[in-house]
Amino acid sequence: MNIEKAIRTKGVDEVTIVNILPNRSNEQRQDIAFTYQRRTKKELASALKSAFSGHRETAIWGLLKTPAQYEASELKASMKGLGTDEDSLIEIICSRTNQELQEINRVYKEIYKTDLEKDIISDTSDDFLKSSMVALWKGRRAEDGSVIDYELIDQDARDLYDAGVKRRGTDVSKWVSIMTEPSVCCLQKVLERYKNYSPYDMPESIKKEQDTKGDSQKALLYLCGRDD
Ligand SMILES: [Ca+2]
Repeated sequence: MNIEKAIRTKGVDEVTIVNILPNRSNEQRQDIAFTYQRRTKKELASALKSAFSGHRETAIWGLLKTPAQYEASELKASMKGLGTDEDSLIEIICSRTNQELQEINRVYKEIYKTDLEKDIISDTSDDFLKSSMVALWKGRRAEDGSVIDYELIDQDARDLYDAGVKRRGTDVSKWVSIMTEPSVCCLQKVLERYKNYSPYDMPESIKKEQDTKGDSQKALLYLCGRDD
């Protein structure tokens, strides 16, 4: 195995390693790591860790992670230290399927020995953001492919309007539940339907409501499939 030889080479044959790993698919890299471990009884990640140092090590280690491990570490990094990098948090959590989130959750617990949900609650200061992230995190969103209930879609569209543009202030928890519970495909239908009730489409409505500014606004727009 070339990687094995490269690590054993005195001073580490960095060129070989750097040439091999980045040019493989994630699956192939997992295979390489598995084979390496079987042959040497050592973990490839830790072998590379001791072979490389600093910046290089981080880059190589990143390549060896599964997508879920990578995202779990991105989430951890987004909440580490002072403040939270809401952008990464929003992006990862809003754009993954329930199944992917469950896998990230499992891996997160394995690596950091704590629940991601607990970390989100303790590290996110914005209430809206907290409740929407946790709602999504719990995997409440319905999966695509379930039966489409047009009456419910119409009801949700009307409720969205009633809870926002129609009234003074915004019923934020109502918005959160309507935007995080239906499947992605149903939510798109709700947003289409919404235009029958509101003079503004949903992204415009979100921007007009005073209760949803900053990160909340960003998260809501993201949920609408708009990233601006
Ligand atoms: Ca309003």
